[in-house]
Amino acid sequence: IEATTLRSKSSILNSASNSTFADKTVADLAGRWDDFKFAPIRESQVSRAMTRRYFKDLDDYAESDIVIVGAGSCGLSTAYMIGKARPDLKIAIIEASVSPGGGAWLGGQLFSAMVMRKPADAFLREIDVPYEDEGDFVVEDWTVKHAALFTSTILSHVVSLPNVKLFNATCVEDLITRPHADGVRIAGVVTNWTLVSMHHDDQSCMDPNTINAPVIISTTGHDGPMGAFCVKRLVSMQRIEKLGGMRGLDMNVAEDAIVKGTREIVPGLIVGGMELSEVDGANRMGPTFGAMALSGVKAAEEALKIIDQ
Ligand code: AHZ
Repeated sequence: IEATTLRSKSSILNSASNSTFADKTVADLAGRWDDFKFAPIRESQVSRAMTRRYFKDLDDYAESDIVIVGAGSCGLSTAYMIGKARPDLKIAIIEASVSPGGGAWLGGQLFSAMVMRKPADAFLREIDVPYEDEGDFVVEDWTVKHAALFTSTILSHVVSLPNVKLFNATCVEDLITRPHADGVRIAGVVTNWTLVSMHHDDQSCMDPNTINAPVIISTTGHDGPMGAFCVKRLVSMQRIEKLGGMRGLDMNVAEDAIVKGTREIVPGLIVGGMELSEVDGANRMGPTFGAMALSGVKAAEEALKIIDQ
């Protein structure tokens, strides 16, 4: 219904809309390039088409049910699980980079295949990503042909959900807090366009925007130029004493620890994925992504417990 409505709206807007432009198939276009022409447009229509939707989304999602910070493999898995299970919840994903996906566009180093250890193969079946069974390996690996296949598939599921909005090129700069019996609870995020965030040292008066939500899920990855944002902020606001510091690589120990440890760290703030390693002093796992997917499944479960209590 929506697609039909969109099509008929564009037909009304387009004064020249008739059989010349309407509802062609690609096969109709092929081989007819001599008299080819796009439907006419006024530049302002393009501007309005983008800005109207974006500002409506900013307005709608200023009060969200859940904010997910970081759209890497863990954040996207979390968004998929909640967004699909609970169409009644409004979920905003804030991603600092222009391109969502975090470190999951390659399997590790500059190699394309992505490894997920059992039982995370269940997640691949859930989102319908084909994989190759490595069978007799000592550790049973399930290999996705290209990490981009996992990331593009989950991304397309997530951005298609009607109750999820991805704000990319947008950085979480701070946390909104409220007094709470345990100190403070987290009640939202402070955002800015990432290019603005990057220029706070040489430009003044670029005040941020805000999103209120009862549950924030932080999946900003391990410490680095961008990562571990929310947990580092918890330390600087003296809400947790110090970071545990991510430990060295141990695939066997690391993946279990990240999935099991995914939880509400302070009231209102759940931490998942590799950001958690900075809180708990957990090992890293390097290029195996099963823990990111299943940490997302657990983060979703923890979030719904808070929402439904
Ligand atoms: O751009 C970041 C990335 O896309 C985003 N991000 C970071 N800080 C942000 C902020 N506001 C908004 N302040 C922010 N977005 O968070 C995303 C994190 O994705 P990631 O892929 O780095 O983290 P992940 O925990 O989803 O996956 C970790 C993948 C790793 S790292 C690792 C190892 O080092 O051993 N092994 C695996 C599987």
